[in-house]
Amino acid sequence: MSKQKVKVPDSLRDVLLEFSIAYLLEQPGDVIDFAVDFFTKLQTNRAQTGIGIGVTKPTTPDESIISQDEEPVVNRFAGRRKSVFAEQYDPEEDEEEENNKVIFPKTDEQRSRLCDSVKNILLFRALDPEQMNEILDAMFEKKVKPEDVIIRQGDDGDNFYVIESGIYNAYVGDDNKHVHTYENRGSFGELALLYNMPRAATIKAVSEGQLWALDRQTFRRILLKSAFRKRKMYEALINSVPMLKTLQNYERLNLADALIPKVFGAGERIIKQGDAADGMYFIEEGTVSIKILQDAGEVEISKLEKGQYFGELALVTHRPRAASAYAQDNVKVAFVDVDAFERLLGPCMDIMKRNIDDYESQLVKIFGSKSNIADIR
Ligand code: 1OR
Ligand code: 1OR
Repeated sequence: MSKQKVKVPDSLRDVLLEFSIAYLLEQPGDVIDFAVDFFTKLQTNRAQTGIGIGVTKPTTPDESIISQDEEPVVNRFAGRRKSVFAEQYDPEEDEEEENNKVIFPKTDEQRSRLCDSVKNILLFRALDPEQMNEILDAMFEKKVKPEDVIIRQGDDGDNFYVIESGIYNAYVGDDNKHVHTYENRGSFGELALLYNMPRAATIKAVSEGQLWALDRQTFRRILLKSAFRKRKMYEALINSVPMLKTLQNYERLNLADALIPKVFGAGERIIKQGDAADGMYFIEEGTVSIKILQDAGEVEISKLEKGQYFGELALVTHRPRAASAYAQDNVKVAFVDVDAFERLLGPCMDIMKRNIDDYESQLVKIFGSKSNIADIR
């Protein structure tokens, strides 16, 4: 029997690979339904942007995975046009490096400083304790002096950095535009490692400082899957909340890292009027009933649904909760704690304040007088 060689087109291989990765990451259950949805999105995306969800041309190992995108790398995280949530990764890389655990021994004092520094790192939120320990083992100290360049835009990514102390500026573009300042907290250097692309910004120390670094292999082996899954999971929610459109792509990704999923059954109270505020909520599924305590008991003042949010008022005004919130049916929400709220939702503050002004006019409509308004603010 004569053997005929069939050439597998690169585009077929890439599309199928991307489909398989998306399926494995999301584990949606029904493969056919998922395939229909996936390929429909791919087609729509191509019609709108001229490129597929991720892959339309083969990449070499040295080539940036997202280099098929015509935009400069930096703009991908600054603009708002395209999805930056659904990127590629190679799950096989996980297995290859499973046995190469990196351990930098630490004194108790070092470990305690390190634990303090990583407490609020959003990317680490999705990790279980075992993964967290592996990361802590692999991190190593790096002292820096003023003017030290820790990351240079365009370089390959080597490490991810967590700040223990010091002030650092981020600069972008040929004109080194100052885009961000880190002060004694936070982390940087995740993008090049997550998306396998050149460094998107330059990071320079302004003061003396102390950093904790994590090598690229350990970062990718442990964090890639959880970070991608979480970012993917919250893509739809973040895109469905009009207020969040004010955020830049880079800020939206950070928000996805910060969101904490919570569920409530019918009738369950989510927020109690008068309590101190610990965060705010975005509704993913279900209906939330907002009630205010009146002399005759609780009165429903509003019903909120998917894409809407609540619990922001007390955070903006620094007052106790102005109303109670109840799950009317099964409700799924994404919670942002105060810390992440202050760090990430600054750009939405004007919109939130405008909506709060609306509460006041609604209040007048509902109760026919302004007598209760002082209580809201
Ligand atoms: P990296 O691995 O690309 C540079 O190395 C790091 O700078 C990057 O990861 C981020 O951790 C950090 N856009 C892109 N990267 C930023 C930005 C940023 N700010 C800090 N980094 N923008 C500023 C958003 C407030 C958008 C600029 C157009
Ligand atoms: P919070 O942190 O005070 C209760 O916790 C939340 O209910 C509040 O944030 C808002 O997100 C949400 N007045 C006060 N809070 C309201 C109102 C409201 N609607 C929603 N919330 N209204 C004025 C009437 C008394 C709205 C009427 C439509």
